[in-house]
Amino acid sequence: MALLPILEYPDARLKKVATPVLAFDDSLKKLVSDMAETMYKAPGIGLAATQVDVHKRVIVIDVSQDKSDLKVIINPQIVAASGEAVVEEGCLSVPDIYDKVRRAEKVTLKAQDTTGAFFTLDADGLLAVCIQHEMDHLQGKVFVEHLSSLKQMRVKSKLKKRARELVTN
Ligand code: GNR
Ligand code: NI
Repeated sequence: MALLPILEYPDARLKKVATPVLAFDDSLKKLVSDMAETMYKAPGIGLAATQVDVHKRVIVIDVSQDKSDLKVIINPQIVAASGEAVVEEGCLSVPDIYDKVRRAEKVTLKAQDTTGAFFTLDADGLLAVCIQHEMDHLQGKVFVEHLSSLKQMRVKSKLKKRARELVTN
């Protein structure tokens, strides 16, 4: 078990596109276990491998209240999406920035588990939002890129200001 450092926007490595997992081996199981530990510690409800600088299609999610429902999602494919939901999102890679993003309300996912077995997952509510947020990370996209360019400029200047204050203080 190990905590992994989380990349912060606008780090260029967050823009990398993840590649499919081909080997369902012990190193994959270790990555998943370290990602889950890192997500719970943060704390967050989801984490994509991209955020820990591993550019493979691996996601962990737990939207339960008591951290009792870890979902491990490898090589996800959305096979159906419907409806619209606007939910306020945050991201461990964009600390303390929250804004509303429009997503599909429901998604059906085909994915693999750590053994390589395929499963289908029907999601709505926060789980559906989180799945779409994490799948964006795997494509090199952070939620702020869904916002207007004015809002993106504000986010960047806010993060720069904070970085300056960290140096000064
Ligand atoms: O912890 C997280 N909370 C969250 C809230 C609303 C929509 C998406 C998320 S995901 C985020 C963790 C994270 O950054 N995952 O990539
Ligand atoms: Ni995120």
